[in-house]
Amino acid sequence: MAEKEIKSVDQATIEMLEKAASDGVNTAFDRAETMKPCPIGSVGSCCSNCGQGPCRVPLARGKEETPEEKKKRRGICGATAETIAARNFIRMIAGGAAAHSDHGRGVAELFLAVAKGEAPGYEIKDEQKLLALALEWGVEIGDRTNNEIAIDIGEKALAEFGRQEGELLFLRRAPLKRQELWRREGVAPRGIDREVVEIMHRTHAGVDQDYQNLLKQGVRTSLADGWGGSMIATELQDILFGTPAPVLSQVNLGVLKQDEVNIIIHGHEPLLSEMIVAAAQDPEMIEMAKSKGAKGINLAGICCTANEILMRHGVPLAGNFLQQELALVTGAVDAMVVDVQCIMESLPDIAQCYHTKIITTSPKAKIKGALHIEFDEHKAMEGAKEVVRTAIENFPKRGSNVRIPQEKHDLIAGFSHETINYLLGGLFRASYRPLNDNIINGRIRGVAGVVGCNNARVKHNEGHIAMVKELIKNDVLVLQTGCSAMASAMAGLMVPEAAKYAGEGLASVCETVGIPPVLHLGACVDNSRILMAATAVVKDGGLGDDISELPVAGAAPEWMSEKAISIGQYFVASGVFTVFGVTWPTTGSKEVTDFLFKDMEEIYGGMWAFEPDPIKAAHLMIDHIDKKRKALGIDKARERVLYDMEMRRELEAV
Ligand code: XCC
Ligand code: SF4
Repeated sequence: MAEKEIKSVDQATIEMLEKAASDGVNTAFDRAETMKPCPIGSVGSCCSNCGQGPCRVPLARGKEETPEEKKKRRGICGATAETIAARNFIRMIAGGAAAHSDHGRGVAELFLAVAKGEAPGYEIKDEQKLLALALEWGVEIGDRTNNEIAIDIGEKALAEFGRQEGELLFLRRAPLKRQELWRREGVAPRGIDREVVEIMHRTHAGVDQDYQNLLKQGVRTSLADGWGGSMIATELQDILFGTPAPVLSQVNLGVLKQDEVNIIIHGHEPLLSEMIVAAAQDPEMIEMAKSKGAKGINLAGICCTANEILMRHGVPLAGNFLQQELALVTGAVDAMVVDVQCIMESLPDIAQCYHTKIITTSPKAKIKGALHIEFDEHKAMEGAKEVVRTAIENFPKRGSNVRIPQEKHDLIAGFSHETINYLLGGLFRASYRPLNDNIINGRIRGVAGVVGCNNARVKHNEGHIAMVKELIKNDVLVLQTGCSAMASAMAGLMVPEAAKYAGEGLASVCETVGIPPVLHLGACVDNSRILMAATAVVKDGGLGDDISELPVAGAAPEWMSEKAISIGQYFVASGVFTVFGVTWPTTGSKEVTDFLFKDMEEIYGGMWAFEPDPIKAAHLMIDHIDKKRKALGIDKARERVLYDMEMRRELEAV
């Protein structure tokens, strides 16, 4: 028999995969082996948008096609491979933008309920940010109470989803040049819901059949995500739950505890999990846990809910997307509470092999076999306590088939855009000036956003860690969110000591400021923080007057979600070079792929790329960063810095 393939770079994951095998549990890792991706669908050449299909229009492999043959390669309705690939691509954007934005809407609704005093247990935590947003949106402050101001803000935020004309309010945050470009190109989004609906309309059989025009609507919708739904989610969550500040915590399955009630919170929206954090600290709950023989209540997170409560409360991370099933395999999880997005339907089945209770909480996301305790914002604390109680009552049922891996690593999280501003600006004035100066003088070569998921088609976490290490080694400061951030944290890249992996220039800045070379900015909706940081850098001056001029790049080396495509597209449309790994969903059409990879640069100053090798992808990013440095005329400064360091080393060696 061939040697078994190693499926993760993470020891805890490997150990739990072995346990899963011996427990007879089937995981995503196994399923990825038995089910290979459809070769036609995976390149965007399969259309199932009507009942005459699915129509498959793949290019015959290894064959030059005559124009006559190409003309015949169509769906029943006449749709070409270009139209089909573009339609499929922007439907992914619609799915992703809808997910982020519906999350944003949920936050806005809770925000409004809190302001009106209809959601007991919640309160506005960040007054400063509330007032700043009031100023930005022209909401009267005067001597009104926070709640009065918040009602106006909540209503304005909610109106963004159903807006029919004009432009989203947050577009005005972007550099002026970028706003003008969006208007000129006709891609400034009107309302969030409207853009998503328009994709669904235009991709219906027989509507928009011009791939460039389809992709344009994809751009507009993605901007409604990044500068709309996601940004609303981040901003209102910060005002409600507090803007993150640096916090020390831990990551990986080793954060589960043998002698405590383990509750895992999994999904994306922090609305309920914020309350569960509070409920788990309630003395009455802790007493109850003790009465059942536990030493206490241990909360941990999976996926982006984890990132949310890590950023604001320091709750440890149990793992990223591909570890959700493995958390159950430890046998030590008393309850796993899920809300929306990235939740595997296999969880209740796996839970049956152990004692774990899977609890769904959103009316939008039920799973057969799970216990449903619906979240009601008007009685959030009651719901949260019910969840915690269910977990506690389940603790005595934990069997003997328990194994918690040793692996866990420290990390520092909590780098909101405001925190970065403050840390870099030092004591007297929050500002991005020192960051800009260090980019200009070349100690920091550039900044990269490395984000996105795990994907069972590639070795778990390998791409993230390899790419991030390569970037920091080359003096690129790395900003992260989502499952990608967790991967780096597991590899020990999110502590100040990780400066040892960084190039000398970046390491010297990290040591001076006291930050890790890899910064955790939060959940996937918090990619909006990266947009804000990039804009702040532009506004601070000295690095051009648009995001597209900055020495920056983005990547999602292990993407799988439609949300990742939406995120990538709004980064590209904001002027950022963005490279994805694993697979590329439009390769079935050369025209569509070329348009995304090349023509978009001419229009938006940012473009897509596909490179499954994370080291090569890192170098595409570094090359792009160097190209931008050269255009800004700051490439020489960097050579000088490196030369100085070389001399210093030589002197030290003497
Ligand atoms: Fe989901 Fe957000 Fe992807 Fe992780 S990174 S697999 S989307 S949890 Ni967003
Ligand atoms: Fe086929 Fe056209 Fe129907 Fe798609 S919309 S399934 S290409 S007939």
